[in-house]
Amino acid sequence: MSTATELFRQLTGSEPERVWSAPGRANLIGEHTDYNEGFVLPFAIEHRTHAAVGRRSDNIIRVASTFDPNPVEVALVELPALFGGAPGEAVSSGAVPEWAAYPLGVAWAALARVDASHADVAGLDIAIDSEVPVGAGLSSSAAIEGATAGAIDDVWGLGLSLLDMAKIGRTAENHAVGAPTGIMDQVSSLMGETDAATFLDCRTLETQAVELGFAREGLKILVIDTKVKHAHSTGGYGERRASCERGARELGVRSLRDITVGDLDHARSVLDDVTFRRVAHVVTENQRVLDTVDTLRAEGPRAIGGLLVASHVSMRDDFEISVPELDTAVTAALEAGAIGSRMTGGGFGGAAIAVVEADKLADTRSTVAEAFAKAGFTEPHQFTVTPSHGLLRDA
Ligand code: GAF
Repeated sequence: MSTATELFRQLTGSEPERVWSAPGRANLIGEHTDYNEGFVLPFAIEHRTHAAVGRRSDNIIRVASTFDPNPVEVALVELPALFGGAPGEAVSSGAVPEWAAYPLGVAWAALARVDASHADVAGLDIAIDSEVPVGAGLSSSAAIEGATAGAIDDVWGLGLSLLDMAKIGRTAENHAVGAPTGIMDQVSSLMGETDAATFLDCRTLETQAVELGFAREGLKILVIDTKVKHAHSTGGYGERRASCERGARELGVRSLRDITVGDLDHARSVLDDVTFRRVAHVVTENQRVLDTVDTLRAEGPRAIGGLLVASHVSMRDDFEISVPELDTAVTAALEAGAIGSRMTGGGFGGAAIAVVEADKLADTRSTVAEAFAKAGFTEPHQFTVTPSHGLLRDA
């Protein structure tokens, strides 16, 4: 029995109708490319968020979670007034606690996409429990959105596709939470496959599963959570997105997807230095994603290390979203013999990943821990992740 089920029982005194779960994700490569209509290559991890749901006889939606002892309830008819703002605006700010804005935002966005008269829409009780570390850059937010979307789709009989659910999750995050994020995390969480990464073209929204072969090759993926907390609803993330949009406008293209590495000399001559470096990161990162997919297919995972490191350097020097703790994690992992390492996720904190030989895992962990201690940083949380399955019905 899951903790979400137990929480549901405490909340309602009855059994949930359904329990769904969705995972967090790590991004192998392709950072800040999603909202530029570019390419990404993330994979779902085994840490999951579970949502236990049941219909109510009224039109109230009540959410409870292990994050907060106090459940939050809102009438379904009040959801549009709570969340009806423009993307990136935290319309709900203060109206509900931030954790509750994720599941409530998903319910609102789901209702906005379907003709509710044809579906079995009613009030709901939702109990949420998450194993995904919060603030570690492993998209605990997409995991909540995915689990909630799967559960709501099921009990309301909405017939949504995984891509519909991903769009609903992104809408919830943009409007209800106020984080101007792209769609990578939701697609990765919902569509993940065992031992594979999801190669997503964020313009066409086409996906392909790309076999990673880490287990077959005796490789491990180490996550180094720096414990430096970040939030994409404030500060640097939105500012980077605005720089990319300015760069595209000044270059006269719809999005940075339309610029290739061969166009960068021209871009340098027309853009200011900072905007150019933001553009250069996105353009070169798109190429690195394509190269990583080709390399994985042709040569296997041991050959992708240089691309991962180049990605980190680009984020550190050109996109400027790394922090000293992330740089220390990457440098120490490489010193210990990692095949490749880079920060993962939106940046400004969170986690780095390192691809390491299984027999070098213990050494790598202690080299990283020592480097953090030497620098006077908080001890990082280090753990391995396995590319895992996306959305599942648990019960
Ligand atoms: C965060 C966002 F949610 C994603 O959409 C993506 O932009 C990522 O940062 C950076 O690649 O996880």
